[in-house]
Amino acid sequence: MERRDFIQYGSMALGAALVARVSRAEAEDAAAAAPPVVTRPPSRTPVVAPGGQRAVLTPNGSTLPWRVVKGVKVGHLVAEPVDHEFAPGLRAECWGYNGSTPGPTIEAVEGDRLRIYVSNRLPEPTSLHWLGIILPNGMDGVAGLTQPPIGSGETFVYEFTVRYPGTFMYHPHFDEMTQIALGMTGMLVVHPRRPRGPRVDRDFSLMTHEFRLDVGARRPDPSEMKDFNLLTFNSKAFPGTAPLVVGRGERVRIRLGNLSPMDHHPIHLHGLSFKMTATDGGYVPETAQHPETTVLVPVGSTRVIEFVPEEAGDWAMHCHMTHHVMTQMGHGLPPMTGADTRRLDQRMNRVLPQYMSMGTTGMGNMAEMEMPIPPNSLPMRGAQGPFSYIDMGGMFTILKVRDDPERTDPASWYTHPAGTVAALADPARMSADGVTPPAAPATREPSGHGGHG
Ligand SMILES: [Cu+2]
Repeated sequence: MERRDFIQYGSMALGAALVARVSRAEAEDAAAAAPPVVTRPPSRTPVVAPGGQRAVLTPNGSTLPWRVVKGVKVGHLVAEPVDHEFAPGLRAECWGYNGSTPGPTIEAVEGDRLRIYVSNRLPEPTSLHWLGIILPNGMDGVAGLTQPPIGSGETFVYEFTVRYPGTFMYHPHFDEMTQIALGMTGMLVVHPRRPRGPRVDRDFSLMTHEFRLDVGARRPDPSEMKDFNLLTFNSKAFPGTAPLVVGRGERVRIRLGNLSPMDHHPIHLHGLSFKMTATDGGYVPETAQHPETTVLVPVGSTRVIEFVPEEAGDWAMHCHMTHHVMTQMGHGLPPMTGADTRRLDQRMNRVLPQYMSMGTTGMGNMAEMEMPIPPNSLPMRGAQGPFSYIDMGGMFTILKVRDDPERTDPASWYTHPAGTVAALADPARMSADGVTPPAAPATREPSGHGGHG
């Protein structure tokens, strides 16, 4: 959904009156005692399915429009090259659908009859597979096995009824290695005809992905097997990822999908715990749901999580693999931490007066050094935050939990109540608490001793 849609729905929501918010504990108590006295906060998303189920928001993305013809929902996907921006300063030619990677989120309701035209504007054949959807075999989209490939310039039509609700995906099943690596993925959400479980106030779709995009290259490299250097949510690397703005006490659903070529992603959320309520295979029975703060999203699957945030703030949401919150410049560097490079630096300075070895005290400060970087590339990681530089990039976004989400500028930072931010310790207070600071970090021995002693 586009920002302008947010604004439109936001202005509708501002007309709503008093908003009561509850903590998670209160919400659970309220759920146990009937009837719950909970005034639902307004939402800026429209109701699209029975029982007040709200539209799915695709940060940095869009939703496929339908035309209803004699009771059938008719949609059109165009497979085509896309001039894609991963983050400000980094563009590449990817492949996607309808001008974007991932393609638009397809949103339907259980029992809907869908007719989806797929036009091929790629230089090679393609096909479209509906991951997780149970449908007639000939609609499954596996080129060679269940249909001929869609030739370049051709349009095929798929038609099926979505019999079961859930969070599914779509992707090509012809030359998958190339086409998926270049960005051809999308989410397919089927809302239940009768809602199950508590109604959610916000419903997000995030597709994880990974690319190999060498500095100076115009296209991602589909032959890469393990060394991916661009990790993304909805094909955006932080700081290109749009934050998820939600209200404190709201029930939030995030639908995570993974069509990365090779890697599973453990997606971690700060400041709350959640439960996994569904996968691409169906609902997780309530008795089998357990609390988590990290959910592993394996390649070729979806994981749906739900939570009620009780603490306002700017909460990090990211893949917990440390190399998945890095970008192009952070890989393949020599290990320098702890190295004594003074003699090397002296020698190098004779030919390069500006030369300075980097990373000898760790790599935390390298991102913000504003080193000159090649055109069309990202710095090693991160972006400026409210306190200092955030030294994570890649598969990283921010969950912004607010008391007034409808009036929150998504670009704004959380205002912390006085006395709630970690800061330099006061020596008098430390002494009163009986805490003695340790000696300063040991300095390196003078160069010339050699070896590791
Ligand atoms: Cu990851």
